Amino acid sequence: MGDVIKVQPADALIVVDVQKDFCPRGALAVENGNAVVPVLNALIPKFGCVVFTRDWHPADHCSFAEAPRFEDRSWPAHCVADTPGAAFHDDLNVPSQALVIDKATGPDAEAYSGFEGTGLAERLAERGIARVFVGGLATDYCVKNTALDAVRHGFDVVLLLDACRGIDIPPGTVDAALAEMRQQGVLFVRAEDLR
Ligand code: VGL
Ligand code: ZN
Repeated sequence: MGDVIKVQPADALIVVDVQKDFCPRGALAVENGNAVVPVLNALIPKFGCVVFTRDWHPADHCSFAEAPRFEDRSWPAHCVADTPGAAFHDDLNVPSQALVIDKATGPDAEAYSGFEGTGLAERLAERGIARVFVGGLATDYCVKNTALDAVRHGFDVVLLLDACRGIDIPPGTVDAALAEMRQQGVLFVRAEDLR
């Protein structure tokens, strides 16, 4: 067990892309992606400020390919706005007062970070947030980029290790993402360490 961390009023939880298409049987399924749901559900009530990001693409998004190669960041069509695959996992508890942030909503721009083109940094600053805890899908893409952008925006950033899962294509991508986050000052904790 790591050091105990007490959740404070200036903390926010950012739940990244826990959508059906990133869970088993989804269009861009992350292995065991659904495993993050109970871990996050247990944490959500501890936070006064909870943000849920969604990958929210148009049907002709530039990242979609007929023969996706993954490692070149071309993907099967996924998380098309207002389709069932873009919906949150059925078991995810999304409080009515939660902030929902949609990203990569235009055809021509990719955005792996919840901060990219969304005004999220300003929204958090308005609420007096100084530290963010990040979990969700996928560790090596949207979780990583959201965490690193949070660092760039001056937030203290904590990664919830057991509340995220990665795509890991090619293998080693998740480990590289973790190393990069750590190098940029992201703290790693497990959900059980939070009080
Ligand atoms: C993601 C690949 C493509 C993610 C989104 O949420 O990590 N990955 N679009
Ligand atoms: Zn996407």
